[in-house]
Amino acid sequence: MNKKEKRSIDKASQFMLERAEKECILTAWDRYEAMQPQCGFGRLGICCRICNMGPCRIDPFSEEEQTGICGATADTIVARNLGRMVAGGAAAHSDHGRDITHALLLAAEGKTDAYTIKDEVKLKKLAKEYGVKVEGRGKEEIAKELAEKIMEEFGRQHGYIKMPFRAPKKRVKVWEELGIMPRGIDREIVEMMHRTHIGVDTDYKNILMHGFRTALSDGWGGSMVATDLSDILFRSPTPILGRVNLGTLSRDEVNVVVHGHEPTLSDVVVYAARDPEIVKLAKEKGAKGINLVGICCTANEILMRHGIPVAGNFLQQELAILTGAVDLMMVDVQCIMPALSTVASSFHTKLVTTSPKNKAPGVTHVEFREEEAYDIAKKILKMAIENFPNRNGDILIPEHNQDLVAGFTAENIYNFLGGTYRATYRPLNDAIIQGRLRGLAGVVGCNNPKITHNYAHVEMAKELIKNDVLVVVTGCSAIADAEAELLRPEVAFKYAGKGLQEICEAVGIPPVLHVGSCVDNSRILIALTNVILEGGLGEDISDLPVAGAAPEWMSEKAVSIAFYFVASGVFTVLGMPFPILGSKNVTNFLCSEVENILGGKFAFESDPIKAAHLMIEHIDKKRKALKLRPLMYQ
Ligand code: BF8
Ligand code: SF4
Repeated sequence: MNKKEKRSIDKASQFMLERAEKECILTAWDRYEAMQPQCGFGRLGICCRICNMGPCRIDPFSEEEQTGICGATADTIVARNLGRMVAGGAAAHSDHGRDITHALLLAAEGKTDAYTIKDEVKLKKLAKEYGVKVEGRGKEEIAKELAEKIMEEFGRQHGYIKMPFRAPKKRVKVWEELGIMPRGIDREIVEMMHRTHIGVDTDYKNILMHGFRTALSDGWGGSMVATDLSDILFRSPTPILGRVNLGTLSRDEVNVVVHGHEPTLSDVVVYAARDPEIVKLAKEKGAKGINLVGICCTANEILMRHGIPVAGNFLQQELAILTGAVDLMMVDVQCIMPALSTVASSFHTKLVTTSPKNKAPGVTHVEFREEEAYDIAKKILKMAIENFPNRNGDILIPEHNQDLVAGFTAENIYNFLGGTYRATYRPLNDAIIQGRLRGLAGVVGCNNPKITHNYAHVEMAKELIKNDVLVVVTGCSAIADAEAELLRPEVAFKYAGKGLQEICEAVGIPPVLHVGSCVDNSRILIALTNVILEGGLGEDISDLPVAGAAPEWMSEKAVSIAFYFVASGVFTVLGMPFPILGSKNVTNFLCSEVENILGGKFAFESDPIKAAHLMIEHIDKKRKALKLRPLMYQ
């Protein structure tokens, strides 16, 4: 295996890595190598910088119990550091949810032309859930009151937020009895920061249980708000064809890349890119038109709703610029490498930041305001067109681009699996009960140069479908699988077990279902709840033959996601450990003891095949407990 094969399994990425090497342009992989050896204290989670008596570190090999200057033990330090990671991730997702709520409010008040209410059915359903009167009112009036009510969820001071009550009754009871029902979305994050301040919570279990509550305020709060309100504003996805990989960049069109997370930016750019004025301008500059593509989760948002091509996932952001064909890359928030400006400086690529929360030294900033969204989107597109004639040097675009089907949601799975006459999860539940399908798995999360790019996502998904496990994917995992052609219905015949094959053939779906961006992991929570409500597979999510994984995780958001899945009762495998191995107690609590409390727990396994088998074993254990029939074909 040569160097580039060790770095990525994806041919398009290998092609670009070759260019990077030839032209001495550094990428995340080079910076990762230069960083070796990485700090052992940091890796084990036993370095504390929380107050200025420190920094303190615990010697992992010491015979006696060491503490920080304040007396904090390794258990406390490790739990505090992890708790703050959960808070960071929950904050990112939830602040995204808040921005979408703000956009809904502006749309309802008629303060922006760029957004209108596109899914009235979902709006009314959510309004009823929030006690907003629907009858005899216009959609804007309903949306205004609903947006205000959801805004209150962020700062709620009394009672609990509403969305967690969607979970199965038994699960809600577990949360209530443990005292981890989320109260306010912002409140849990603030409380985590408070508890982990010098001299507050010392009990690692108490800190970690609050970690679960904080994560629940993300999965069943901020992220769920982001998903639901995005569906209302930008329309609910339906199965859609798309294309993926760096080969979606075009030689003769103006290439505009949107990168980041919030569809408030990317969705409006989709419309602006089709504006006749913009297309005409592009042609005047000698281009055939505008080629809009996405990177990371904002790409997933516009793929799911418009079929816009995805140029790549997290580790491909620098590689896209390395083609020399990106005329402009606009970014909003999250997962945007600060290194982009350095890579862009070797090419003609214009980098534009758009969020007041994310500026970069020396990078053009065009502030995005929802009230003027369309005009700002056009302004940025014009900058891209102006930059098209400045292409210099060789344009090197890899050929690779694959077809895919995306656009699955917790709601439309009803129609797909249940036929159009009666929307129901019955066929899905029956397939599991009768043993045609072994169970379900969610494979999600990032890329990380510690693991060969895309390798763990793809191998894990293949192993799961081979064993008749239907796989749902989001975020960078979905993009990885798409690049390996796993999101095409035909691959069921190549890779899936016989039972799963039969289902895919009958309903025409791929064995790996793309359900959206990282905030859309909330769709998985709802789908699991729907399976419980349909009946025959237990009373709680923790009864279900399901498992989750984040095989190449890197971000704090992934930590929060993993925490809310475990808190919801799902066994979750991570491809690399949390930075907690410096505390045996914390590791044992999260990877073992917590199962008795929450019904879910964590496991760490870097080999994706072994990890898939940990998931399969768990699924089989749950099948046995439910006394389900033996599998039909395995
Ligand atoms: O929110 S999977 S690298 S892009 S954090 Fe980031 Fe991870 Fe990708 Fe989307 Ni999610
Ligand atoms: Fe050290 Fe305690 Fe301060 Fe952390 S909080 S830096 S362990 S003194």
